[in-house]
Amino acid sequence: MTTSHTVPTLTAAVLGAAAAFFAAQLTAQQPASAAAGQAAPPAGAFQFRAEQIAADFGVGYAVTTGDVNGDGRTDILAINATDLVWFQAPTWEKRVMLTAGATVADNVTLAAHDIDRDGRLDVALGAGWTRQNTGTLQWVRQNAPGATPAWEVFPIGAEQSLHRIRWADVDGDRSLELVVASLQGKGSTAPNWDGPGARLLIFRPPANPRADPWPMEVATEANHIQHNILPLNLDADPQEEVITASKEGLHAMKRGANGTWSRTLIGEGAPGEVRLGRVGGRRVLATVEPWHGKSIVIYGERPGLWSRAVIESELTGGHALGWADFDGDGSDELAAGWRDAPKPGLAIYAVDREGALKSKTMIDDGGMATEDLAVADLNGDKRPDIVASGRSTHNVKIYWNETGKPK
Ligand SMILES: [Ca+2]
Ligand SMILES: [Ca+2]
Ligand SMILES: [Ca+2]
Ligand SMILES: [Ca+2]
Repeated sequence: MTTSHTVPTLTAAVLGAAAAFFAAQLTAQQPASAAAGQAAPPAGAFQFRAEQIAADFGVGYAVTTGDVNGDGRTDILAINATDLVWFQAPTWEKRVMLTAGATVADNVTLAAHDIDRDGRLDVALGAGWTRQNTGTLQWVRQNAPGATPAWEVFPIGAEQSLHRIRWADVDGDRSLELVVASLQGKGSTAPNWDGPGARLLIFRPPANPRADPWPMEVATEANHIQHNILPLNLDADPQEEVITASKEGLHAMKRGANGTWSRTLIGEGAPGEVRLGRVGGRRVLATVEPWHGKSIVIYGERPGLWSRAVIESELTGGHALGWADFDGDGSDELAAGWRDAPKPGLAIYAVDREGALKSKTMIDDGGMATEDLAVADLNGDKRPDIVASGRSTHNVKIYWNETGKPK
């Protein structure tokens, strides 16, 4: 199903800006975009066209993008409780990589990478969710075209409460390690999950990742409700740091040359999601606070503790974030999704470099119980698009970015 609509805007200033935008379209007096040569509308005039590519997908725990078949087009990868699938560009036909029985349900997190360096994209996959002691970690190899099976599972390890994985070069050797975050410490209990901390683990792909064990190290076990992580190179050296979002705040985890890790607080709060953007040349982190919470917070980079500004405080179950320059003005805007009743949704927030809110534009009002989202240019028109996966709505949608596109 494809629907087209002009999204509503929320402030008088934005309404004025939108009117100015349409007037500009009528007179074709459009300013040149610094980024893509497209018309750059005023802030707030974001326009997206929704296309639902899956309607009965179950709980769409996670979604990401990558060129699965090596044809140069960006595809979509997604997981539900039992299946790992990809949606093939440009028709978005669903192709099943793994189905029930291949992993311990539920699948919960994935991260694509050519793990065995054979030129074909593979997938690291975390599963065993909802069963506190059965968090499992595996990788799914894309075998040669025509081979049976097409996709093959190889175990990596196990960690109770395993919740998020990301690829990052944490030691600066120009190959990626797999960063694994558990949500809750072993032996901690609801509702506050105090007591033992949640572990942050690093798994290093061995020479033969199909047969050799993956060396593992513990980066920290100091965090509680460690709901998400973000690789980010904070400083001048080649290695990436890992930002953790937990009940204790935003921490930068840095691996020392001797393999020991330092843990530095860079943001005071209780974040549960974290993503990096750049606004007015400044690096900014967006978070949902607390985890599954109602607020969105923007942290701006500066020495010591980053600045902190709350831009939203009325979400119901905030759960997914992504930054991109949706209007081509050289600064990123934030896509944010929430998943709970009474009305889940997805919106674009524009902020200034101090983190002050400029506009909020609804992109989906009730039709996406956003569990996860990813941002990528899915049709090669230089405009970043959004793909989101739903929890109670059981759907997967692409939101085609038509901001500034002539009608
Ligand atoms: Ca491969
Ligand atoms: Ca590395
Ligand atoms: Ca922008
Ligand atoms: Ca696009």
